Amino acid sequence: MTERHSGPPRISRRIFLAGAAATAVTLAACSRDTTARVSTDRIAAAEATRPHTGRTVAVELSPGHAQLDLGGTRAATFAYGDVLPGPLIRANAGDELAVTVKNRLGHSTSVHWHGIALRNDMDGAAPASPDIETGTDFVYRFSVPHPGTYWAHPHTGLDADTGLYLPIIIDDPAEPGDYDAEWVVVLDDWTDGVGSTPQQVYDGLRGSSMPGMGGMHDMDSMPGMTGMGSSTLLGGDAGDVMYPYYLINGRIPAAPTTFTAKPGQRLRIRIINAGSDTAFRVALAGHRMTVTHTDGFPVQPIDVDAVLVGMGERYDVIVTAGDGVFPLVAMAEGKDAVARALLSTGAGAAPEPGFQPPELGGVVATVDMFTATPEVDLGVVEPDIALSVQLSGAMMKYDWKINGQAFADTEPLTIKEGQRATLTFNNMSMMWHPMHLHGHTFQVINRDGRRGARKDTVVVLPMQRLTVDVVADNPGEWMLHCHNTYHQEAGMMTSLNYVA
Ligand SMILES: [Cu+2]
Repeated sequence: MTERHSGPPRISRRIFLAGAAATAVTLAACSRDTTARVSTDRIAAAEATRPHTGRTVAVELSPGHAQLDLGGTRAATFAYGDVLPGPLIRANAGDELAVTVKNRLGHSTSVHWHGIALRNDMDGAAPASPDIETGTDFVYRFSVPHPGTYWAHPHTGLDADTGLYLPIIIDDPAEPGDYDAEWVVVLDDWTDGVGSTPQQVYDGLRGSSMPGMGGMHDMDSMPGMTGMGSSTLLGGDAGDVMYPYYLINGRIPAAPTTFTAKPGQRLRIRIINAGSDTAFRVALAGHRMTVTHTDGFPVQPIDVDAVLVGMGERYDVIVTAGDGVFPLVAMAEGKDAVARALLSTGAGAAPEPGFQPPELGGVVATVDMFTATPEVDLGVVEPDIALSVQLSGAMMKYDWKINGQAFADTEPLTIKEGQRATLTFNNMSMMWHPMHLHGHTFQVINRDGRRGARKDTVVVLPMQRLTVDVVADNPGEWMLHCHNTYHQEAGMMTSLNYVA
């Protein structure tokens, strides 16, 4: 594993706590106030404003070595136990989660609670929260303010492209729950333990830029890096890595999981893309779907045939189940391969594993089609500050950057608590990027100026600008990065820091 993105110097939790007060004072005195750590008082004050039910949901996770069965194919990898995805974590909005992580990986890890507007010092991303050294335990303790579909994964090196991921569902006890059954669908692109390791994939991508180190021609002969195609939905190049397998709920298409329901039932399907380099186009054969939420937050419902889900994004859809056996197919965009699971409500046989239902070629939901529901719209307010994020880089050099710099040389963006900001992504590259901001759910402004969906991860197309509204209501130091694991590792990451 490369150590480059494992965050700041490894310091033990004990030393970090003991040194926290002194660190804040020292850094506040620095001329470069972008590095001033937000005080624990302000983090605690923000935590106090969140809803609290008084209930705590306790969970234990043991990240470690695992031999996973992907459906007749075994993979030696890292996972949260023997299961893929890792165990579902479920709580009500306002509950406290107390997650004990026992790190048995043999190297440092972290657990990032993707999409949850939680207290900064429990975010699971350095430097706001320290990495967990191997052989030690750490308890993440935080309240979960908003209902929705979330997930968790490490924020350390390339471990995001292993079996270390799990779904999180935060329920709203007041929600009408206008559905009969719920199906959690986690998508992934898979190589670890069956093809190249993530480190080999990364070295191959980076090596292509170094004279004498191989280059693009050799990449064609490397398993896992050939046959790349383009996507009209993504404006060109769809991805950098051809994976040996694409998975739904930990299974290859030839050995799919089956979800059983009754004909006529309304199913809520919560789709999570846990992949590293793959956008999926998802359709349920023989069905239309009504998109109701993205990244946990409700949108004005739209009926579509399929939905495009970038890495880190979530979409919730409602379908009315037909009678029979139907493949839920996640086509790896631009990669001519599929992942799948089956919906079974009656008699019937599943089509062959590579089957692509016609719905994939129908109306495909993309982010610009959506509008937040009025109750989660951030409202039109004159912004206090305009933040700008330029995305650059190219496949050949594999030099992905933000505002001209690669992490950790990127200059953090700064904001003051209480401010309203516009954050404009200006993509100067020929590649799309799923941009993710920790600790906040921004509101997309669609290209026609219409107010869009509330999101924490948004697809920014090649050579396009995209603006989102941000409310600075969660003090801390928040990572802002591309959710392509390899782009992130190459440096497409910065932070949004609250300053006094
Ligand atoms: Cu990217």
